[in-house]
This record gives sequence, structure tokens and C-alpha cells, in this order.
Amino acid sequence: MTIDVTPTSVSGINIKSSQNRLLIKNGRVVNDDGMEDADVYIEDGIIKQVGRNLIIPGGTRTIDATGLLVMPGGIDPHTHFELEMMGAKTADDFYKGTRAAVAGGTTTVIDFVLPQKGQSLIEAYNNWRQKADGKVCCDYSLHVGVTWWSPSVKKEMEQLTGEEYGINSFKMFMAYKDTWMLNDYELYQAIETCAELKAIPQVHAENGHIIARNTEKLLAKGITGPEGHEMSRNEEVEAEAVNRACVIANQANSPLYIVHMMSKSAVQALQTARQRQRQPLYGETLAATIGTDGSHYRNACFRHAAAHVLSPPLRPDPDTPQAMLEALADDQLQLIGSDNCTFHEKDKELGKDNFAKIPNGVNGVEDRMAILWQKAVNTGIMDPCRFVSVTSARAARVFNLWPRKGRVAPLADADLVLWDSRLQRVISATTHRHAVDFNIFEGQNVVGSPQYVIVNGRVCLDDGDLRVVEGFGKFVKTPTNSPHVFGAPQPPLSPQPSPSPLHTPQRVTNGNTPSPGEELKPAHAHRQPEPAPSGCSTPTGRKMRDGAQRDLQSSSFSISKEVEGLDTKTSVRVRNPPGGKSSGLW
Ligand code: URQ
Ligand code: ZN
Ligand code: ZN
Repeated sequence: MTIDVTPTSVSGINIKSSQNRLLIKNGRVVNDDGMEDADVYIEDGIIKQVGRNLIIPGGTRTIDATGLLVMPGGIDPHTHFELEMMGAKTADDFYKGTRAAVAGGTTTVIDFVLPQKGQSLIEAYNNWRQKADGKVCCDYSLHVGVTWWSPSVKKEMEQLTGEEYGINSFKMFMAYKDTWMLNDYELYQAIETCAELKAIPQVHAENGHIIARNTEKLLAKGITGPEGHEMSRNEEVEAEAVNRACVIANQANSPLYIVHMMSKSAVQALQTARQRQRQPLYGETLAATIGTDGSHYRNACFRHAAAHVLSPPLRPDPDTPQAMLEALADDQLQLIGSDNCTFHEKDKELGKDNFAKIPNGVNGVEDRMAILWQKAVNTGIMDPCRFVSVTSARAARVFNLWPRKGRVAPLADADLVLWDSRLQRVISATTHRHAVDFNIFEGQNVVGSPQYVIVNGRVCLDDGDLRVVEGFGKFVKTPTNSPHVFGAPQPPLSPQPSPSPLHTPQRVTNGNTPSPGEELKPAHAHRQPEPAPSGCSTPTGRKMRDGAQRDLQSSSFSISKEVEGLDTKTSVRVRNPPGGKSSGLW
């Protein structure tokens, strides 16, 4: 049972003040570039000290983290809460969705504002803020969809990247013909605009025209069930769009972020593009991709098969999950999100007679971290530093939340997950925190889960008991010009990338061979490498970016009363789990 506490229901107690002091003792701190045995002292929602033999004020609550890993809370770069699409509304709203996130160790989500065709982007943004602000249990940021194109959309993109709105990423769809899809001419302009604004263009990479035609052909042949979903949009349809999006980004001299990459062919297309392009290309995959596969589309039960429908789809190739894990481990892919977009059974049934009408989306925000830990860390594919990178730190870097988020270090937000690598549980819709009654990871045994989750200094998962507060989270603006994306130059990859012909072009005089000062010159592109992990580096001593400086000396000794509820535990601690193992890599 979760006790849901709303701030307004607790009169006289300022539960948002986060004045508490908290000491996390004897844990092993894991960042994306190293691990160390260290204590973490938190005050006013901020990490104040990391190290040993800290001097701590009396009366501070202490959590004994012996045997636990102290990691930055997860950042899920891809959720859809309270989204209306394909005639339905997602089951998880901003309260239940972020509650599920926190239960699984995620302390920040980045949701998508998706305007209707013709709708003002700013109006849609305001709607999203209205839906989310009073409900979120953890911090959140927003991407904005560019679902149609006009000069007014371009203008609004400029406005949204300003201080007032705090947006630094825009998603464009190459699929969902007749609703959100842009044509290539529009996509080029949208990506160009992102480059001008130093915002991050994101694409949903699938060829919407091929999907539309294949759907007509399959339905005409009488293939109407969920198996038709993948048949209408196989790997090639995804890989073609990945390649096209990369080419367009290269012509626009822009970085590119490809969301929900679902196939080996798509990863291959991305890798090929990297050989010829200088601007960074980021690939995100999903918990669904590594945790299950496309065989479920052939399940005889419509409810079961339809519950797995998302786009791009899960792939029937049984090697896909392993290949995607390896791509994540060796940096062919950089991030893992959930694309959490859950629909009730009655909504999935909208597509009972036509797979193209099944609302797209699956769960994942709660189980993303545990599924990845189980599949990648417990099997030795990834070490804990890489786990932190793909689940948290890289999202913070790309979306310019770094080092305020995605890092355990002084001055960072106290968003932490205390991970018990021996904790065993079986994932099930009967125990998960989602609003929906289906879980695509049903019955999977995972060893490794959060025991404590701390959101802005507040213990929201407390020794396994979930104690979230509705509305406790806040909107976090993402400034443009992320140093990680638009930062320092890096030597070109080998072979020499071919520059886009339109980067700061110069006229060729007389139409003849240019003289030495008149070559067509590309602008210099930038890519900032990820730090190399080491097992012994210290996570301390990093500077906050300008504007995010905090006064480490200012200290508050007033402890506000915590509002606490009771909850049943999400999992069973099994110190020596039968059949389970911990990695032993560290
Ligand atoms: O395309 C998406 O990201 C959303 C709108 C729907 N979910 C999905 O099937 N991937
Ligand atoms: Zn998408
Ligand atoms: Zn999505």
C-alpha cells in the first residue's frame, strides 16, 4: 500500500521546504567515471559533502548504506504521461507515472509536449505544465514536439528556448502520417532551426509513407491482428529513416538524437552515419527492447499481443535484445529510456480489427533500471559506471542538466538511488506502481533494485517503503547550448568525414576553380567525448556550471517535519538469492 500525500492536505507542514539533513554512510558511490567508498551528506535537498570522516551536525538522520551502491537517481529521457493519442489517453498520469519512476530508482523524467497539428507549441507547453506541475513526485523537464511546420512554429521554437520556458530539445516525427509526421523539407527546416538555436533535434525514425502503404496491403490481405504491426514496419523501414535523418542533420550541420532505436539495422545505420559526420549523433534505446522481443505479437491473446505494440516495434529477431545491450555497452548507443506510454485494455481494443488502430505504447519507467541491471550488469556486459552513464549521467549531459543532476558530488541535487545488487524480485502487474494492469516484463526475475530513493533530499523510497508526495517534484528548465553536445572540438573520426557542402559556403569566383582562399569550407564541428570510467577516481571537486553555483557554507539547522506514509515493500531482500547473482565486477 502506498500512502499518497498531497501538499495541500497536510496543513501547517511545509513538506516542500526540504530542510532535512541526511547522512548516507558506508556506501559505495558510483558515478559514470568512477567509484569510491564514501559517505554522502545532504542538506536542504543538496549534496553538501562526499567523502570520509565528514563533520556532521547533531540530529542528522543516518542511513546505513553498507553493501549498497550510491548512484545518481535515474533520468528517464523519454516518457509520455497524460498523453492523448490514437483516440485514447495514457493510463499513467503525471502522479502515477512519476510514482512508478521513483519506485524504480528514477528521480527525473523528461516528458514530451506533443501539440496537435496546427496547435500553438506554447499553448501545448502550457497545457503540459498545467497537467504536470501539481502532480509530479519527482523533478521533470520537457521536450517539445514539432508536429507541423510553419513560420509561426519556427518563431515559437525560438521563444521556447528562452529563459521563460526552458526548452532545449524538439522531437520531429518521420512516421504517424496524417497526424504528426513532417516531410523531409519540413524536417530539414526544423533541424536547421534547432542548429540555429543550439537546441537538440530528436527524431522518431521510421518511414511513415512505407508504413501507410504496407498497412493498406496487409489489411487487404486480411492481416488485421497485432502481428501486422511489425510486418508493416520492419527493420529496414526504421534503418532507412535513421539514415535519412542523419543525412538531413548533416546537411543542416546539426547534431541529432534518435529516440527509441529498436533494431540492429537501425544501430548499423547510425554507426555508418557516424563515419561520415562530424556532429554528434546520439542513439537512445528502450527498456522494452532489451527486456522483451517481438515474438509477443504472435501471441494468440489479443490483449497480450496488443500490450506490446509500440513504434518502432519490438523485433522478431531473437538476437535483438543482446545486440542492443552490447551496443549500449560499447557506446554505439548512449542512453536508455522507457518511452513509458501505457494504455488500458479497453484502449488497446480500439485496434481489435485493425492493428493500425492499436494505441502505441508500453510500460517501462518503473522497471527500466532493474531490467538493465539484470541483463547488463549481472551478466558482465556493463560495469556499474556504464550503468550510471546510460541510465542517468549521459541524459544529464546531453540535456544540459549536468552536473546538477546525473552525478553524486557536492552541490548536485540530492537525487540518489541506493541500489541493493542482491535484492531479488519478480516483476508483475500485480505489484507494480503503474496505473495499468499489464506489464511487458511480467514474471521476469531481477536481482538488483533500489532500497532507498532520495528525491531532492527527501527519502521517497525508505527501506523498500514507497513514500512519495504528489506535487513534490518541480519543473527543471534545460538551457540551450549544452556543452556536451555543442562543446569542445574533437579530432575527426577515421576515415575523414565528408563535410556537408552547405556549411558556411563561400562563393566560387567566375565559376572556375577557386583560389586558395576561396575553397568551400565547412564550419568546424564539435563533439565532446564521454569521460573514461575508472574504478578509483573521486566524484568530488567538480564545478557547477554558471548560474548553478550554490553556497556550500550556508547551512540550515531547522528540520521540517516529514510527512510519512506506510507502504508495503516492493521487493524481498534475499541476501543469497536462489538462482540470482551479483556481478562481482567491483
Ligand atoms: O512515438 C512515440 O514515442 C509515442 C508517441 C508513442 N509511443 C510509442 O509507440 N513509441
Ligand atoms: Zn516516437
Ligand atoms: Zn515516445
